[in-house]
Amino acid sequence: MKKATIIIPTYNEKDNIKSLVEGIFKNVSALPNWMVDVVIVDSDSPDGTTELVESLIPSFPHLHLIRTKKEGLGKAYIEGFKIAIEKLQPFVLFEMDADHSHDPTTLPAFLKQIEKGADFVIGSRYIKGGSIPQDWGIDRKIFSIGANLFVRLGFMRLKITDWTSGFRAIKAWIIKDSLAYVNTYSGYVFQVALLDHAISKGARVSEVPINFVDRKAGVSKINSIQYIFQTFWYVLSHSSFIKFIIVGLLGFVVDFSFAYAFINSLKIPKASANMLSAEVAIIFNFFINNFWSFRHKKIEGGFIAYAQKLLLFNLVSLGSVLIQGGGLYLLLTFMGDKIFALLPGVSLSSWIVYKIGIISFIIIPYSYVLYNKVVWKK
Ligand SMILES: Nc1nc2c(ncn2[C@@H]2O[C@H](COP(=O)(O)OP(=O)(O)OP(=O)(O)O)[C@@H](O)[C@H]2O)c(=O)[nH]1
Ligand SMILES: [Mg+2]
Repeated sequence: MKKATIIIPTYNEKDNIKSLVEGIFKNVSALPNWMVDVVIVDSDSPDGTTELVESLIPSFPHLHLIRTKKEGLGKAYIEGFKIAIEKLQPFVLFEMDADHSHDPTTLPAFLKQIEKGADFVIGSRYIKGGSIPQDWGIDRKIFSIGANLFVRLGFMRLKITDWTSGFRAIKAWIIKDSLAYVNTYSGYVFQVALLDHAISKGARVSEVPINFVDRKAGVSKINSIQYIFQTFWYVLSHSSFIKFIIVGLLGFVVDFSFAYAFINSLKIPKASANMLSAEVAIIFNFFINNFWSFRHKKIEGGFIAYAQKLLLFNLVSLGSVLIQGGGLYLLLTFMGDKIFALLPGVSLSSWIVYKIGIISFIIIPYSYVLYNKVVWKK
């Protein structure tokens, strides 16, 4: 028998918690391989949630209550994780909402994934078989889908479809490893931070479909504006992909500025000046990527290591140059050299359109993958 502990944060959930606790134990009591505890982390709810949970404990020997101050969802989870790990020593911990948005009949599916070797199982609303409520307004649908798409693209982790889901099963070693990190994220962004950190620790992530339903009783506690801002900022400040794009754009500016200065101030012939400025930009990008975009994989080993990696970085850049040249040659030959009319009065030469296409769809993925797998390989 392995132990699983379901952590449920509550704030004013007196109309939900009793039926939820009953539903959970009904679905997990007979599982052959698992012994399941439920830990309610209540933040001093004024509506009587605490007293209600206390009154349920005699009927459910595996139900526990932790009382905390009201400091947001993240802090409630962290408190719950710490105490549950210390007192119950579970193998896996669940995150689950109290408001019946998360269906307890799917709990066994999460545990199946854990048995198959997953370290972090996400209940996803966006994979086949999962869903968000049909009656959500279009604004809410767009926000939810858009936020997830933004995080997926920002982190270049397209396989994970639901970053913001609050229904998850996570092995205890990941939680222990993440507590210090997530401690600074108190609100709902804590969920994104925890998953991001788990991935950086090598967690095997898998997803199970969930049908998310709206709360029937009680009121929502989420502060959407704050949540959007925090999530946006978290991704911007933690995504090596976005930083890599920014460095690429800066490199472009460096290249042009140096070419201009070499030609006009130092009177270097144009072709040589551009070769020199391209190399300046490459060296600039190499160092900024090393100390910023890929800081977590910074090159170690002194001068020789840096020289070797800089050489590799130059080779990858040379690859980009050849891809651009070859791609443009093929496109111009087969698609023709023409003028594209984009909008009335706005037209572009075909080579510019082709170049933008090659950079967006080939050069960016090519460089990002090679930087990760070759230059800043862990
Ligand atoms: N302990 C504790 N629980 C909280 C706090 N804020 C929210 N919760 C709980 O976290 C869970 C999710 O909160 P909800 O208000 O349902 O937020 P949501 O599910 O993102 O939003 P809705 O879709 O509107 O329900 C619920 O079980 C809440 O009771 C808090 O500060 N402390
Ligand atoms: Mg809810």
